[in-house]
Amino acid sequence: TVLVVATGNPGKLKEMQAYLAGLDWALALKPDALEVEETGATFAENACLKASHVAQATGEWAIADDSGLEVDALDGAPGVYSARYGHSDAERIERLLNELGNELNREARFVCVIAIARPDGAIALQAEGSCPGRILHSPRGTGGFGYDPIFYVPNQGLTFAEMSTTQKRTISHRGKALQALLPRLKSL
Ligand code: ITT
Repeated sequence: TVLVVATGNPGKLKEMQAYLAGLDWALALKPDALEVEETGATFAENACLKASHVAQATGEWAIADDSGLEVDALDGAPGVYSARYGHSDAERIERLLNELGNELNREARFVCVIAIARPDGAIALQAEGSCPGRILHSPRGTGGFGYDPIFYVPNQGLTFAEMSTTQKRTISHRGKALQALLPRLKSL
């Protein structure tokens, strides 16, 4: 069966493909199908919106990811607005570091909700994952995407951008959400 990966974000796509490879699903990319406004107030709402929309537009099963970074000292911002915080990764990182300034509380977490919709748009499955960490004062590392260079995971002693793809997958919000979803995906 075909499963359309409903994302326009190449960084996410790469991580999702690595996870879903080797399953009994034929992964398909239909970048044009993802023209839906993310009007939801939560990651779950937006993940379901995207999955349903792409499933209905293509008539195939669809999987979508809505994710973002919640910073405690910014009352959870940028949160669901993480993608809309700037026009490029560099701009988003700069804005976040400016807003945080010399704030001592650097606690943050990445959150991800993955939703899978049936061809008629009904949500079949959803799962959430999160990963706690701290916002550094300046970027470190060249891997990953988005806010990875400023997201430091204390018990690994590395930022997401300094980790190998396998290492990030094991502990990340997206990895955990997909891990929770995988056994249920097999039994659909
Ligand atoms: P799609 O909706 O097309 O999937 P998007 O980038 O617009 O792509 P979101 O609305 O879910 O997706 O925004 C998530 C943003 O949060 C993303 O653009 C990154 O800036 C950030 N983000 C999410 N997961 C991340 C990760 O693993 N590492 C770094 N930044 C991440």
